[in-house]
Amino acid sequence: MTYQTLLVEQAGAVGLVTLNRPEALNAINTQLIDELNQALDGFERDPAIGCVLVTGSAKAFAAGADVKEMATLCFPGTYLDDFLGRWDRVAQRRKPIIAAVAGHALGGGFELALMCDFIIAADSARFGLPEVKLGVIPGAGGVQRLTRLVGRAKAMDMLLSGRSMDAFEAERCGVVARVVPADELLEEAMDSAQRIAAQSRTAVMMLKECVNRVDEGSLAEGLRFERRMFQAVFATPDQKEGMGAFIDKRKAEFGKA
Ligand code: CO8
Repeated sequence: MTYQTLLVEQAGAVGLVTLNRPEALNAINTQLIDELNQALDGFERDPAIGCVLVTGSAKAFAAGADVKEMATLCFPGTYLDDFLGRWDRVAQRRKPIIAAVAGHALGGGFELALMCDFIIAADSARFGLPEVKLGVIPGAGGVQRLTRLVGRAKAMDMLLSGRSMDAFEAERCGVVARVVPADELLEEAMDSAQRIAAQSRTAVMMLKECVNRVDEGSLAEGLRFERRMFQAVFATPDQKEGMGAFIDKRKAEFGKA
């Protein structure tokens, strides 16, 4: 299997996926999410794999969903195609997935990291959901997952302003499991993945299922609702203005309605 947007390797019992669209700071387009799902399908089926590690570059884990791909979307299309529906498959995996994050983890990139079981962050990492600045909202579970992790006050602070947090703030508020020096990120995350892969597969997968049970139920409803709202935002002029302004490299002028 060859991939255009990923590097996929196996290191012992660990499957390693490196997001690889350097020209767009690993912005996640349809091809990348489809390829990621294919790679994860392969690791899920492979009995030799006990844990998966997802990482990006030193500059960016992923700077969001691909704004250039989304800029012209409209509400009926996003709804009919269930746009973002395929993203949630990352969170449905049964084998553990660690996100090793350096640099920007913004928008859909942060949402992807939040779908993993835990995040190990480089001291260079920055996390944020800046969608409001583009005239849209997160749609791949970021609102639900961030709010559950950090609580309402900090989630509102971040979501309504679109501000980012650094790795240390992210560790203090429970977004990341730990922070390591940037040049040790991959080694530390790989060490952690190898340790997990060396445990009982059954026990590890049962543990993952049990921890996930804590949030299930109303989370599913929340995710569905969030996705519908995200699709609906493509009916607004502000989405066209926000994304168009990003691409034109100018400041967005949002309407007051
Ligand atoms: N989409 C498309 N292209 C991008 C993206 C993106 N999200 N982010 C960066 N790029 C591109 C830039 O356009 C630029 O391309 P070009 O050289 O052709 O102009 C290239 O990557 C390098 O970027 P910059 O020159 O901007 O690099 P800087 O180091 O100056 O800045 C930043 C880095 C601060 C990360 C800046 O690129 C930025 O602000 N990016 C956008 C961040 C953002 O708004 N992310 C949220 C996107 S919306 C979203 O994720 C919606 C999620 C919905 C649910 C998920 C489903 C997909």
